[in-house]
Amino acid sequence: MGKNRFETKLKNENNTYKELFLRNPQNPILSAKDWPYPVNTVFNPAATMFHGKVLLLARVEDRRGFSHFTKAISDDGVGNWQIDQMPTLEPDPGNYPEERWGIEDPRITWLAELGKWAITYTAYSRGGPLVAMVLTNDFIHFERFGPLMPPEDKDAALFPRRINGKWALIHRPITANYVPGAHIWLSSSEDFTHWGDRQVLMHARRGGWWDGGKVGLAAPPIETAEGWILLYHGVRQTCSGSLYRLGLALLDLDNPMKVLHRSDEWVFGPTEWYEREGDVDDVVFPSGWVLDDKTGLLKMYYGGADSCIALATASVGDLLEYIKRCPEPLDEALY
Ligand code: BMA
Repeated sequence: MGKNRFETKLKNENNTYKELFLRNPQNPILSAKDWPYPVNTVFNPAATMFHGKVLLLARVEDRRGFSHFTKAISDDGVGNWQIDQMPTLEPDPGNYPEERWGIEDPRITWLAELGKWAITYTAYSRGGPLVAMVLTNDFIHFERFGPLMPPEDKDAALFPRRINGKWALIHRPITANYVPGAHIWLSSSEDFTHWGDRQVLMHARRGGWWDGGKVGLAAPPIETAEGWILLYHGVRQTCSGSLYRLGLALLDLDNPMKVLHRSDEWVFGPTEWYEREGDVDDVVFPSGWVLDDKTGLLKMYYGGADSCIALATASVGDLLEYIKRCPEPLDEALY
């Protein structure tokens, strides 16, 4: 508390300010030209470790405008991607009508208790986008749960373990016609079917803030001894469109409804050509990251301008140190 915004920043050994995330020089690491079949774009991937390798589940948009998911696996998480020759998980509107206009923006959480990965994603229904889920233990076969949340709702991920006996889901409903703003919510369930305990976890700020108007979960929360690291995107509406950047928050380990710290400033935003120009300009949109427990290094995978996949790395220790220097969140009315 009481620190000004320059004091929150980390410094390098030579006393210059440190960037928390470093872009990979090979960026963009994946795009439509790498795909084994014709597609419009490849972006916003989920990520997990799978048999010691990095597995990305990319959102792939076809030339109708509908999205599906295709997996790509790499030893080092940077190059030599083995990409499925055909879509890995396609919308199934015959059985799941909410997937009529595609499935988008997956997030993966490993659920050790079940020995399965949960993939939460946006199903694009005629009534608007909603949150749906599948479980898998091999990324070949998928057990569909259908919708978890009604429209309009997106940007969802499960926590990796039950908290106080229940599964907890971060998601982002929108209430269009009332107080404007799209806020991050938390709900819980014992069976993935019946959801309750719904509460707003973090509000979008207002006015001139970089995240004034809209916030949503980016990659799934990461558990540390000091709390859950929450990476989120914030949207600013400008004359030339929406500007997507990233912020950090720290949630209490035993009660993730409690936001301990929230960054005032954004920590990553579109600056490179593949982030600034594409189907949707000025967007960085991570939906997955993997942590190497031995080195403490995080690989964050993100969509650039809704057109490609890029990689940036960060030290989890740096993220924690930075976020702990950030203020406790203000009362919403003060934003
Ligand atoms: C959001 C989502 C993302 C997309 C972003 C920017 O609403 O639909 O898939 O990357 O907009 O277009």
